[in-house]
Amino acid sequence: MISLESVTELYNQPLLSLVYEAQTVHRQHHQIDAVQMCTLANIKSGRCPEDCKYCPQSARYPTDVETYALLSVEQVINQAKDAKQHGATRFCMGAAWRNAPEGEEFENVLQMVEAVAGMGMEACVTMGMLRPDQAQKLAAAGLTAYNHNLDTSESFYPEIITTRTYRDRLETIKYVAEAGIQVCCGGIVGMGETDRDRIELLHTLANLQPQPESVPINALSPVAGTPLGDLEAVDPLVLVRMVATARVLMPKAVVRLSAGRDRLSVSDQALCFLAGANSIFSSERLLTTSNPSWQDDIELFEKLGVKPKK
Ligand code: SAM
Ligand code: DTB
Ligand code: SF4
Repeated sequence: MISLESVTELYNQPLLSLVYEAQTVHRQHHQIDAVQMCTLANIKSGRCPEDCKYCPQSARYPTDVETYALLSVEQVINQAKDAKQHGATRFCMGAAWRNAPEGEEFENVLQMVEAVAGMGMEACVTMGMLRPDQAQKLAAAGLTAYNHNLDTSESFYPEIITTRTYRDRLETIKYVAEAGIQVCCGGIVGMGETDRDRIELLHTLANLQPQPESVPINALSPVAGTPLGDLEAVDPLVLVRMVATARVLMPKAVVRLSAGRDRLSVSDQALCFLAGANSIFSSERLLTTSNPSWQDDIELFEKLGVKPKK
């Protein structure tokens, strides 16, 4: 068990020492100068019954996101082919559901997973809460990882989401791990949380058993119409500190510099890589918000001497 005190100490140390420590750990466990490119597909958009205050896809907020039902298997395969051709090695399918569906829709998601895995890409899905039998079916279809974020600390969680609990989140994560699927679990900074909340989130993540194989660190992308739509951008150094602390606490995990990259400079992103981030989401669009283009990322990698991870 990693203590809250040790996480607090780690997180609060002078930034340059923290980054140095993180880079040292990073070099012991990972290929250096290689960053994995993942591509997101929004396979079912909007009209979600949950009330996550950051999310443009919640039906409760007047946002102008495009809404549609589950895409066809063929549409998703075409998006995956395009991502692969651009150099992505992981394809993440997100659906705006409170929990995984039943029947035909679930069968279609299984087919999408099989197809993506069959193309030699890592397949990841995020579609809300799962039951154990659903997790087992996803595992059998060849799913690499399931994304289910804790987002923030347990104490700040009810300020952000009231339609489900931290416990609910932890349950699904447990079912995913028990089914033998890798857990992708991280959070968001810039929602008005304190350093204490960030430390508590990292503490919870690092004490998950097993530790998550994948940890996305998102900066809030404020979207007009959502309750957090007017928040100011978080200081990029908060992201650096989060990434570095995650890297030291979870040495083997892939730490993903996720939402919010379009507001980061090349130097900000370089610091995040130095702090141990080794994956990004590439393609013009995340789920509903904008992201640097493929060309922007080619230029970023060239400037930093980073190679897309094969
Ligand atoms: N409905 C599923 C769920 O909530 O688990 C899957 C999709 S949901 C959009 C996936 C994750 O995206 C959320 O857990 C949250 O961490 C992140 N996210 C959503 N909106 C965001 C925003 N505006 N800025 C940053 N991250 C966001
Ligand atoms: C994660 O942690 N970040 C990605 C992925 N998991 C699903 C999603 C970011 C979404 C950003 C807001 C949007 O584009 O709608
Ligand atoms: Fe729904 Fe997921 Fe958005 Fe929450 S984050 S409103 S569960 S799509």
